[in-house]
Amino acid sequence: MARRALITGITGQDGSYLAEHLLAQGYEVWGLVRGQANPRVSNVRELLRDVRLVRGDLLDQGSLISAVEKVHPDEVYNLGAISFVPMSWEQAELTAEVTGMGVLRMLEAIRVCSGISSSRTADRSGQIRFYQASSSEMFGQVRETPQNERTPFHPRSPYGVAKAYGHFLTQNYRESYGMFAVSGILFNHESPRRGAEFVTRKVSLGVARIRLGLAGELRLGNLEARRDWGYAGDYVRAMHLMLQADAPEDYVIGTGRTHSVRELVEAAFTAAGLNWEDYVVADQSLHRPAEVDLLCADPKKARANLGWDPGVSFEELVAMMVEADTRLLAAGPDPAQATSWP
Ligand code: NAP
Ligand code: G4F
Repeated sequence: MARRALITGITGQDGSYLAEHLLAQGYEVWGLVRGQANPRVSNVRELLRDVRLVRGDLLDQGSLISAVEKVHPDEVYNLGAISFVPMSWEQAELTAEVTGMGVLRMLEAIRVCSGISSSRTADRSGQIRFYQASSSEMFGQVRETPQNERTPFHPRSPYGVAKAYGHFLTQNYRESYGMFAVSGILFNHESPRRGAEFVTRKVSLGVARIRLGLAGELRLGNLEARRDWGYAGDYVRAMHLMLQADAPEDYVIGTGRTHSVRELVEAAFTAAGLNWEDYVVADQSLHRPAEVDLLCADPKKARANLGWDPGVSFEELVAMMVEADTRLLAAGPDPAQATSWP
């Protein structure tokens, strides 16, 4: 019988790539969708035809218990979150509820549906395996570079704090109940399906608009921040590998290379044959109340234990996104309405 996976955050970037990856591995894939008329659900129906949908919300404990009871998953991937860092200052309480407490509700749904009592069980056979989408934002003001699984956390946003809660809770359920519950500490990963609010996609859409004569400038915030950017399609493979391991352990996933936003911008404009300095406008209002200046992964443990390596380089990723957005906007949709789905 096919293994069953339940994915929260199926309408997001990672949910789509993970669903495709698991379907290709022969899984029966279920996606949790929320809301009465969520417009992104029709995208999933159209683009991920083989994914089955179940209603539920990370804010609603009962709905998660019902979803787990209905699907009977072998694996649960908790990707649902408020994931845009600036929004977490504007809606800090909601971020805590969805991105932080949502992890507790999902773990409780699994615990209750699996009949796990308060006593620790050593036998993990037949258990539902749980993946939590932790984030390099937890490292925040970094204590060392590169960052590995033992680097202390110092989150710099309500989002980073909520992720740290979910991370420690996942570890706690593993230690308290013997659950197969793990976190992937993923560094920034991008693709043509990335939300338009994140900097890589904002840049690739901006370059495409300028290239096609649809815009004359691109306004950006802090150009000096550095990130370890990889390709989302590579990172979902790591999520799956973590749940196939013999023992439940947390892993850092990233490329081990870091680039500034300025370098990203330069690479994207160069890919389109343009000079970035002619178009980019620095906008102080786009700076954050507290910035994460530098992120760079040390993915040695994932390479050694999981055999995971990123396939797509930074330069290939940037060129891929610029080309995809140029095609998308040239094909006709109103650029202002361009969504994160190609
Ligand atoms: P994304 O595109 O922003 O997707 C977020 C997903 O969360 C959406 O499907 C959204 O669904 C769902 N969601 C929001 N509120 C919800 C709620 N109350 N109940 C259930 N689902 C809810 O994020 P992503 O880039 O795919 O990232 C996936 C996960 O990895 C997130 O947890 C993110 O924080 C984490 N992460 C991402 C990165 C990265 O670089 N991409 C790095 C580290 C960690 P709706 O359509 O219903 O809004
Ligand atoms: O693309 P970003 O918005 O991503 P950020 O804040 O690093 O968060 C992403 O990665 C995390 C993993 O480290 C995830 F957990 C999280 O869910 C999300 O996926 O911003 C990247 C950098 C920041 O330093 C920001 O200040 O780009 C800088 N930046 C400069 N100008 C900008 C802009 N960011 C955005 N979004 N828009 C700008 O105009």
